[in-house]
Amino acid sequence: MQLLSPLARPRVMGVVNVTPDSFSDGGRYATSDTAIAHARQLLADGADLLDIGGESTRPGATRPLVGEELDRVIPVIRALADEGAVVSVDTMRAEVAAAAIEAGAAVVNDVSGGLADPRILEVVAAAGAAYVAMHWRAHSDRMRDHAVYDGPGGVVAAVCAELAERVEAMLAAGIAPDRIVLDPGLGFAKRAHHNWALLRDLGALQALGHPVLVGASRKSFLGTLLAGSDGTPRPVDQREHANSAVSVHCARQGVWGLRVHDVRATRDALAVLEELDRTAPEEASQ
Ligand code: PMM
Repeated sequence: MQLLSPLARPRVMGVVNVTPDSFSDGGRYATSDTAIAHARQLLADGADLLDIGGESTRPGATRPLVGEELDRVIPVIRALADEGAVVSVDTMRAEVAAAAIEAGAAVVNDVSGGLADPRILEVVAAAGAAYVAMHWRAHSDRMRDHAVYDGPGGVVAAVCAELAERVEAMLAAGIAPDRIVLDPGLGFAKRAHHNWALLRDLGALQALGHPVLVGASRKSFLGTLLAGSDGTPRPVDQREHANSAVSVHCARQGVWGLRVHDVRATRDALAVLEELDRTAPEEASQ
């Protein structure tokens, strides 16, 4: 699949949360019109694909009804797909995934990796869509209780083993191996040190044989890292420089994609790496 084939740099997935309550940009793009305008700006900033979501996964969040989720995402997906954008739907629900694919989505980004609604795997398989399976243990209202990784190999071994099991389920449902992307699920049933351990050892996840997507943008472990001397976490909208450093690290590890809110900052950071990787004309002629 073209979208999943290797590129010299990671694909940049721009986040469009059509939600009133997302932690990262809650409420700013809650109508179709504001979401579409924002998505167009992300494309102009250099997004390779757009991730449209209608359910906030903020810790402690309650779930929208299926009808609400459909009303939020489908008009936005249809408009952007009609304009030629590569669209991903961020959903855990089979019904929403099916409607999104019908509206033009090419990718289903399921933060539960098929655990929340196993029928989603058949929907993806039947459509031949790409599938992002994120590591997940429980819905947002309970995920804090599941942030325990005390087996051998700690969080990295557990995430790899649990995602490998999910890959088995995807293949059994008929999803082609070359349509599967894996994601360590930073912040989902993970404490800050778990996120850092996963970022340090992305190679372990890549060794499962699928492209890897990383979503660190604006997450609380960056806020904690950058906390003021009184311990107050750095506000959500002031974590971008740290996220750029994470993006550079991920690019150097060869990840397939970066799920980010500030596409421009990410593309700028990647442009520096691309330039550094280019053989300078004077070197080439020596
Ligand atoms: N994080 C969020 C939502 N969806 N999808 C994937 N694949 N990976 C992530 O890390 C991820 C996700 C939560 O962040 P947001 O509220 O900024 O969308």
